[in-house]
This record gives sequence, C-alpha cells and structure tokens, in this order.
Amino acid sequence: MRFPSDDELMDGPNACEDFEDDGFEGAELIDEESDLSDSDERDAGLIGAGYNENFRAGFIAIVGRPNVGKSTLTNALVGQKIAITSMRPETTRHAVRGVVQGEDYQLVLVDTPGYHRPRTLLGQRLNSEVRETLSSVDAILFCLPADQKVGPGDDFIARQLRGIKAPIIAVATKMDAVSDERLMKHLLDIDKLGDWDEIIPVSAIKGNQVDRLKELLAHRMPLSPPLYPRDMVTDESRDTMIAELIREAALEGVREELPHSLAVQVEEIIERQKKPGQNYPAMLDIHVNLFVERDSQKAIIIGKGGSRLKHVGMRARRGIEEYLGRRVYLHLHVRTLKDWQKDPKMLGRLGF
Ligand SMILES: Nc1nc2c(ncn2[C@@H]2O[C@H](COP(=O)(O)OP(=O)(O)OP(=O)(O)O)[C@@H](O)[C@H]2O)c(=O)[nH]1
Ligand SMILES: [Mg+2]
Repeated sequence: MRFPSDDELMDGPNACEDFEDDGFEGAELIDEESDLSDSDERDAGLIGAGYNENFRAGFIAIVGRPNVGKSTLTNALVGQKIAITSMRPETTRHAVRGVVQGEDYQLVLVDTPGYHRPRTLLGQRLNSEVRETLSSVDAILFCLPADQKVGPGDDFIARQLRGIKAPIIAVATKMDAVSDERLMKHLLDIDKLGDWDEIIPVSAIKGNQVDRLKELLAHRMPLSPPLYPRDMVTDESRDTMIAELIREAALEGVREELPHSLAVQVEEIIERQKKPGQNYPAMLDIHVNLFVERDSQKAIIIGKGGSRLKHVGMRARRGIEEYLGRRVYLHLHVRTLKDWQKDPKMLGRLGF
C-alpha cells in the first residue's frame, strides 16, 4: 500500500462556525468545588482467563476527515466517554484506544486524528499517526458524514485504503441530521467511492445502529482471547484524560484558528489530607498548563476579567469529577509557547 506524501492531501469540506470573543484582563486561577460520588477504582481482570474458544478480539481503526464524528462514534460504541469531541475540526490529536466488551468478543477501537492536508509539523505528525494505525488493524471503519457530500478529501482517503487487506466498513455518520432521501443518495455515493465490505448508516448521537455496527465488527474479528482486561474501557492515562477534558471545555466557542494553537498539559496532581473522620476520597489539587501560541490568544482564552477561563474550569471540572469519582480543585495557568505547532522541540515537550 502506498500512502501519499502530506502535500498530496486534499482538504475536505469542514464546517467551522464563527464566534464572538471576549475582551480580556489578566490571568486568573480557577478554583471550584462540588459534590462528589465515591470512586470506583477498577481492578484489572486477568486477560484471557476463562474465555471460550469462540471468543473473537481485534483492533479496529476509525478513520476519516476531521470532524466527521469518529470520536463521537468511538464513545457510543464503547458506551462511555473516552475521547473528547467538538464541533471544530482536528480535535483528536493522538490515537485513542477504546475497548468494546461483548459477551463473546472484544473490540479494541483506535480513534484516529482526522486525516487532512497538514499546515504545520503537528498536522504532519497527526497524519503519520493515522498511517501507522492503519497498517496494524483487523478492520477499518471509514466515516463519511451524511450531512456533507462525499468530497475530494473522502476520495483521497478512499484511494489510500484500496491496497489494505483488512475489511473496511464504510460508515455514513450523522444519519439523524439528514432526510431519508438525502441518506439514500449519500449511501449510493459512498458505494461508488470504493469497494467496501459493508456500508452502514449510524447516528452516534441518537444511538441508531450502534449495536448493529458492533455485531458487524465482532463477526469480522479473528478468533482470539481477549487482548485487554475484561473490564477495561481505555488505556488512556489519567493525566491525559484530565488534560483532554480541559481542552474539550476550552475548545467550546473559540474561533477557528485558536483550537489548533491550544495544548493542555497536567503539571501536577496533589492529594489533600483527609479531614478526621472523612469517609470519602480526599480532594485533588490539579495544576494544569494551557499553552497557546500568541499573547493575543492568551487574552481570548482568559476572557474579560478571567470570565472565560472560569467557565472552562467549571465545565471541565464536572467531567473530571465524574471521571475520577472525587472532588477536584483546578488550577489553570495560561501560558504562551510561541509557534509550538511548528517547533519539533516544543512538540516533543508536549508529547507529539
Ligand atoms: N447530528 C449529529 N452530530 C454528530 C454525530 N456524531 C458527531 N456529531 C457532531 O460532529 C462534530 C464532530 O464530532 P467528533 O466526534 O469530534 O468528530 P471527529 O471526526 O472525531 O473529529 P476530529 O477529531 O477533529 O477528526 C461534533 O459537533 C459532534 O457533536 C451524530 O451522530 N449526529
Ligand atoms: Mg476526534
């Protein structure tokens, strides 16, 4: 299989909405508290223990242009939020693994960054990540959103998929967003685009056909013992999950260029001392850096009097507390790391 150089890539149609940005005054720290529920730390089960000989398991790459609904579909299949999503393209920045646990199968989904024409070194690295994932999976889900016409970006990906041996299921995502008539036309266009093993329309948001898609995938997996513990949903680290939930909250409502310039890194997590008699987990102080590329972007993220950053903190905290099952106190620090997307050293520092 030949994969294109990054320059050969075509842009697909991606909708981006404008927004109004706030004014700004100075940096702020955010600290919010809330109720908590008890933590349920999971013990990893023994991989492969007691599985039956008809058990099927394998890896599945989820690919497509940016913003077509790959991460939303991953979450719907897993049944739990493990990948962040947003209405901005190029949200996912690393291959996120999610595990679908069936009675007699295990699907390891690999949600990939949207394949796109790269404008920066970061973009090139994201595309490389997709290419690497494709070369080592048992099946591929190729996502094409029903609310957009099949375009040159899809055609480009379709051509690259042609040499791949693994079965490819073309998924018409966002079926809830269009009429039956439009969906039929979309399915025909997908059919014309390549030679797919299956074509299936789904709505990850409404849950339509998600179970059917699981069944289709399970049948195509090789006979194999489970690859991951039977109670695992993702292998994302705790710090990555926290950083991603903060990035997701920060992406909401910001203008087109800023999401790409934003990187989030957890610096330190400190557990507070329990009070005497406290029978629930101690609160965590989480120190987080939000990196942007220019001071003007710092101003936007922070908002007037710190108002926007405060909102980001509040939104993120809810998701983080749900994920950790305990109270957290977020300390968000916004910093400028000039042109980090183009700088190999800084990309390395940020984990790309
Ligand atoms: N109506 C509708 N919208 C959806 C559906 N699935 C995803 N979306 C929306 O599409 C947008 C993009 O979703 P993501 O899951 O982040 O898309 P992605 O392909 O992972 O995007 P990148 O990570 O940027 O490549 C979000 O605003 C989602 O809410 C769906 O089934 N129906
Ligand atoms: Mg994504």
